[in-house]
Amino acid sequence: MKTVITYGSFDIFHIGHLLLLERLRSLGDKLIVCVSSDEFNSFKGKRTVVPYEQRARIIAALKCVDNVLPEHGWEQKRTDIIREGVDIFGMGSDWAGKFDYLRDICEVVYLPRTENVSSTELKALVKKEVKDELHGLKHMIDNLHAEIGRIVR
Ligand code: C2G
Repeated sequence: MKTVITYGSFDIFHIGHLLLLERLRSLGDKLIVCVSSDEFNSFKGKRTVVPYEQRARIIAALKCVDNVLPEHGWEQKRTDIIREGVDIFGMGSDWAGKFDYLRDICEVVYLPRTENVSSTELKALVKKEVKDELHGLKHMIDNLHAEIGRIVR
């Protein structure tokens, strides 16, 4: 029985997260995902929009995930790995090298990050949509004002 573990915020869940979790699960028989608490995300300087309970529940619902635990800080990985009997610790390649210190207690793998998708990019896309909508509405209001000006003259 090979156990795999990973850590992350998983805010605004997207295909990059899913592909990573599915690939990690395929490395073993059990995948544990430690989801960053809201407090830890603030500590990381990461503004998340989806609260921890919802992020954890979405991850727990995935076929490729066997157990979800909270991540409260940077330091808990070693304890988690020993307590859960983890064989493989895995992260996306944007973390390459950052967790090599765990190699004395488990295998450490970094899988290629999925390009062109991130929670930040998705948030920016939504912001741009809203901005374009508002611009369109302002244009309509300006036209209406001009039309009213013509009628009351
Ligand atoms: N990821 C990916 N492809 C993307 C986006 C993210 O493979 N397009 C991976 C990241 O490399 C990470 C995981 O998905 O392994 C979760 O990403 P985040 O939610 O951004 O995690 P992060 O906030 O970086 O927290 O202790 C580790 C930290 O908790 C990691």
